[in-house]
Amino acid sequence: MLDYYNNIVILTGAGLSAESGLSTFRDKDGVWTRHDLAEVATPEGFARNPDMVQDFYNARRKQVVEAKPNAAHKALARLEKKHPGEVLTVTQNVDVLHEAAGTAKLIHMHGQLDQALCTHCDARHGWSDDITTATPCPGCGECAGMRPDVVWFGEMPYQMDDIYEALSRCDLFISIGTSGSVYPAAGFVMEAKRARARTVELNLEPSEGASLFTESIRGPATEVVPQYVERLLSA
Ligand code: BJW
Repeated sequence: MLDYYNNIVILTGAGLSAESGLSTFRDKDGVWTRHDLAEVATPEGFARNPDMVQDFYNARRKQVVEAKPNAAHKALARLEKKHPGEVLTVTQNVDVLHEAAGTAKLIHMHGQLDQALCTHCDARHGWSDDITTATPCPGCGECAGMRPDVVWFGEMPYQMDDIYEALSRCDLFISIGTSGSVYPAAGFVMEAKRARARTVELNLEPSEGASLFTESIRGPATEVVPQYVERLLSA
């Protein structure tokens, strides 16, 4: 029976989905070694070359649609189901593998690739096909305004108030498979420490903020996450 940690906040990054076949960003062979982030992941890059940015996300959307959740996603869904207190999962990932594994209380702070956003009417629509610069919005009908519903550098991540509220109440903060190099997510560990939470990092390599965590567990997510979840559930 788990009775010590009432409120758990979990932050996940690209390393969680690496073993589902989706590239991370900053590792060797990561997305940013093949693409210039200033060109594909900023509003300015999109304004300069919308077709190229749409192509980049159309290709990634196809990979995301085909990917399957791995043992780590499934273990986190099991934790949410079995834990008697609150579990909030905040993901930086734009894939939808947490949902596919069964996680229900989930925030996609950097958006999700299975949605498109209309820059004319601000409506979001579920999306599995390609988007082009001529794609009309299914809501308002305007053309040339659809973009992937993802958060680029310089844009405000989603549901920040909800995230900070949960961090202010958490007693366990778990960071999994993120390099800790992108803010505001990289600062969540400090928010959790301010709330006097225990902070645990699960990662293949030490992240940029590794020294800030109470405990660090090294290894591939599909091994260390299920082990850690079992440890929590049997505590
Ligand atoms: C494994 C594994 C395995 C591998 N098992 N582990 C100067 C100082 C401070 C901040 C700034 C600054 N200048 C600009 C900023 C702000 C900027 C920022 O942080 N820039 C940094 C580069 C410094 N941030 C922003 O602009 C954000 N907005 C913002 O700040 O708004 C203002 C604001 C202020 C205050 C409060 C709130 C808001 C927006 C950031 C948007 C990021 N967008 C992207 C692209 C999304 C769309 C897409 O997918 O294309 O999000 S960038 C990319 O990085 C993506 C990711 O979500 C994000 C984080 O990457 P992640 O997940 O950590 O992946 P990696 O590759 O970096 O790491 C993988 C890890 O996994 C590694 O550690 C591996 O070891 C590990 N691993 N295999 C376990 N099998």
